[in-house]
Amino acid sequence: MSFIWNLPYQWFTNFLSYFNLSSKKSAKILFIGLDNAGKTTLLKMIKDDRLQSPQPTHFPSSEELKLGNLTVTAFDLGGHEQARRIWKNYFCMADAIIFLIDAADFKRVDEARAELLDLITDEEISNIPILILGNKIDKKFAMDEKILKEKLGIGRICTGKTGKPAEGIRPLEVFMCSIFCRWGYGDGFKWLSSYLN
Ligand SMILES: Nc1nc2c(ncn2[C@@H]2O[C@H](COP(=O)(O)OP(=O)(O)O)[C@@H](O)[C@H]2O)c(=O)[nH]1
Ligand SMILES: [Mg+2]
Repeated sequence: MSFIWNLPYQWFTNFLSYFNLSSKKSAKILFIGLDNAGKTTLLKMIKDDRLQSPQPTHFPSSEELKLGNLTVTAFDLGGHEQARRIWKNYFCMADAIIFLIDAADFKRVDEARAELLDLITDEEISNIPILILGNKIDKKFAMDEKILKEKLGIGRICTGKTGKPAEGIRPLEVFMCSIFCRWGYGDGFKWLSSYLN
């Protein structure tokens, strides 16, 4: 029996179980962020958490993973206009957006801020909840949540980790995480799922 206690907590709580889609037939979640933020790593982690899950499908600018009635599509932001047009087509179909940021990359935080602003101000998706994951906090000089919010200029539009925002206000919040250490993102998924069920 003792081996059970040695299994990582995440083994019991796979990604799909966060999104108990009982009231909805299916849901589409977008992972977006600059390249190198950790999207592919998170996608792999989600896949490996589930026994017998399929391989993600690779497209030139995106990856897609279907888990039951949940579809997760990952897109790299920044760069080519053509890629941008492709992921913009996915916007209107998405039920939730997870925006990943490398919290240890001070050099590219302004670039990430510009992409996030573009996303937040897009009227087509003005009511889709956005979970921002500040990844790689296992790194020594990673930003903490307060600094990341400041750098992204979103302190005042974050809607909080508990309770619900007022009617008509889009849920948006930052959760710091380390995909490597399997830490932090679970709380973010839980927060996001409360707007999907
Ligand atoms: N230190 C650290 N590195 C990470 C973490 N998550 C991803 N990485 C690394 O960041 C790099 C980019 O990750 P990747 O998933 O390819 O990013 P993508 O371009 O957004 O798909 C890879 O070298 C990963 O191993 C993390 O939690 N901590
Ligand atoms: Mg990738």
